[in-house]
Amino acid sequence: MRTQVVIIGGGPSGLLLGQILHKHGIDTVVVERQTKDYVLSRIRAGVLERGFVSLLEEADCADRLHSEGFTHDGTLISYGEETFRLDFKELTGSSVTVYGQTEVTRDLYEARGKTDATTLFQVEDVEIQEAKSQAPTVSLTHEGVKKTIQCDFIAGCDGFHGVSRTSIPAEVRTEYEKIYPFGWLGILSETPPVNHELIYSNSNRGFALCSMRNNALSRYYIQCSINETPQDWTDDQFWDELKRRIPSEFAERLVVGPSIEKSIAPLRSFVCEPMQWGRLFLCGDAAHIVPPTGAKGLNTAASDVYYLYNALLEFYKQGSDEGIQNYSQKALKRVLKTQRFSWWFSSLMHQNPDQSEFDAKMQIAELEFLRSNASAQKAMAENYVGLPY
Ligand code: RFL
Ligand code: PHB
Repeated sequence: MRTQVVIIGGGPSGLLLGQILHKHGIDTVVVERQTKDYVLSRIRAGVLERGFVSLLEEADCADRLHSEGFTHDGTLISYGEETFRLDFKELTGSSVTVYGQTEVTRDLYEARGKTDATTLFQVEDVEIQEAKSQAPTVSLTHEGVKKTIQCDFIAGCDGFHGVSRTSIPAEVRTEYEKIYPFGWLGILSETPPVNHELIYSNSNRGFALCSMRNNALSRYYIQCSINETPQDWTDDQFWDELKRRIPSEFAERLVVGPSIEKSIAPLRSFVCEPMQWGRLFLCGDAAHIVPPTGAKGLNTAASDVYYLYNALLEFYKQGSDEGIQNYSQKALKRVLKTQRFSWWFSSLMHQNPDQSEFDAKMQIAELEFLRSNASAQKAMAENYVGLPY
């Protein structure tokens, strides 16, 4: 089998890259370890930056997002009983879109299904060979048969636990990491959202977030210990704890119901440098992880896709390899700014078990500064709606 670009991983980054390359006449094969149903059952991101929406438009995959997604012009931030609104629209002229990652992925699979591009599911033993040469290959087992795909380039879009990153030799790779001593317990429930905009809440019992997927589907998170499991929490315990962590005006009108999904995500900041090795390029969670507080994971994956597809277009359409030589440098510049924002917002909003009373005072002082200072609000809003590519 031969193609121009092998994309390892059929999550949102791999599919978005595949769709945009397809539009430009570049042939791709996507190889995915799981089944499509499994990929579509993962509940993850919910907030999309304007840049992500533009990429979906470019891929001709934004129709449903435009009809079913919600434009959010601001968000609420609370601490104790204090609440203030960050008005993205007024501060930056931009908004974000609330539309689930699951739906983005579904739309991208649907679009790919209408093309003649190959997608192989449930692949095993994926290995990358000769990435430093001009003729790399990807070998794998599919339906019990060993296959080798010859290609020009490999896009490693296989998430944090994929094979792509670790195919870059250890002596070439530097990994930077911060593990936070807490996680997020999240539930999805078929109840109306407590507010029409998100609420990020710093409470002395721990962080809480009120989010949504649509008018009848809510997504809520509470900070939990990394040693807990979802089974440790009944729905009633979750709702009670959430109510204690948000201002009473919202707690009083929170509509509760049975959870239809419950999971715990650990919080981690992680960056791999470089994001390329020869003709292998890392995109999305394969190269970096952010704690979810700033809603940046999927959005940063999208900016990687932007830099990579432009580099590949330069190569195929203009015969220049400048873009592909500079991919890692360009992508990392934005990745690190997004890491900074996610780390800052996470540190501001959570109760760290190791924090001193002084640290707690400083958190509240910073929130008060943010509440009352237009420049601080503008800086935060610019990051939240998405830095330019
Ligand atoms: P994914 O989604 O992990 O997809 C990688 C795919 O690669 C496959 N794979 C392999 N395929 C072939 N061979 C192998 N050896 C393979 N190994 C793995 C996997 O099966 C999978 O299908 O990575 P991708 O595409 O880079 O996308 C990244 C996003 O999923 C992630 O950054 C976001 O979900 C993070 N995130 C959020 N991001 C946002 O931008 N906004 C948000 O509001 C937001 N909320 C969140 C989040 C992540 C969360 N969790 C669960 C960590 C909320 C949560 C709770
Ligand atoms: C979500 O809706 O899943 C969500 C929203 C905002 C975040 C993280 C997750 O910061």
